[in-house]
Amino acid sequence: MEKDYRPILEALDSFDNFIIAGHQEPDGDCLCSQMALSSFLKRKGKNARLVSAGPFKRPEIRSWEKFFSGTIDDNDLKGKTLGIITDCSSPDRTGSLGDQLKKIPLMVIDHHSSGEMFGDYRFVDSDSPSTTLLVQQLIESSGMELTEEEAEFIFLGFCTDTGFFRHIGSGKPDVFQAVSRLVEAGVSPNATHRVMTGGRTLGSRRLLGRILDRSRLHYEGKLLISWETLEDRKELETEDRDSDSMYQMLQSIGGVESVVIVQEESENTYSVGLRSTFDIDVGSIAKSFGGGGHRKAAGCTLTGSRNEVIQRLIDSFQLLNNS
Ligand SMILES: [Mn+2]
Repeated sequence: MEKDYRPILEALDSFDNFIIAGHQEPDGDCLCSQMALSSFLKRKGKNARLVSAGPFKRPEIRSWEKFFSGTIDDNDLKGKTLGIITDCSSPDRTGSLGDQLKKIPLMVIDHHSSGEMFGDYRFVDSDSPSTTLLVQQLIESSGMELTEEEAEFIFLGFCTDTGFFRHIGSGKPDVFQAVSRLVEAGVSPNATHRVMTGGRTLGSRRLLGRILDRSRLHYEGKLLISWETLEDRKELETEDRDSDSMYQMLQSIGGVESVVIVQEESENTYSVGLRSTFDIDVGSIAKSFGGGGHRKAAGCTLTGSRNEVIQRLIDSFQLLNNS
């Protein structure tokens, strides 16, 4: 895949100040893209500021919250400032930061397949398994070497979005070549795996048990839906978001093509995660509810009673009747 990085690198050269944002409820790919870019821009002598609307719920990313500011004030926008938005398919996904970001020129660095054409400079490749790999390409094409820390961020973002290589299909040798350069720069896959999967509480594991218990099959076993409540997290004293291991377990059930987990956020508001193992495009289902994502992993927010929300989700998978 031959790409022309010059317009993006020239744009980066032409600004002095950067505000680097990503989507709300950030994940490892989003935050690591932001942090690797910030490090790169600082090495180029630029001012870079990391912002995120949060919340930092996933355990593997929580310790980075201190590097990010939750708001952008008008003072931050003085001077020649470029906003960079990573891993984000629409400006709304930046959450509370969106209104301030609209005031400055924007660069989008992203790998989502669905989404809006927004931003003054766009570096978007839906074939890339993670946004961090796009950041790697940018840094490498600038002629600078990756630092060890940048390589670690890039690898962690990559492992977040690929489920530690599990979601990568055939025909992607360039991806493994890119990863091999990260290892050359000092990355330890074993250490990254520990950061991503370790340090959980027993309560968080018991929560997975409750979700497993409540799982129900629909459409002759092709769709599996389950849910968790605010009360669960209170009783089990956990705020951890560790749905990835849950999806992995549920997607391993024979015949299941799609998995949906409904998480209560506040009264009558639910964040919904959708995963697909084969052909069903859950990105477009999430989009029909105002959310977004990829063909195989997507999310949206729904309001109503839990039973209503679950029924609407079941109905949105009607296409499983004919598959
Ligand atoms: Mn991503």
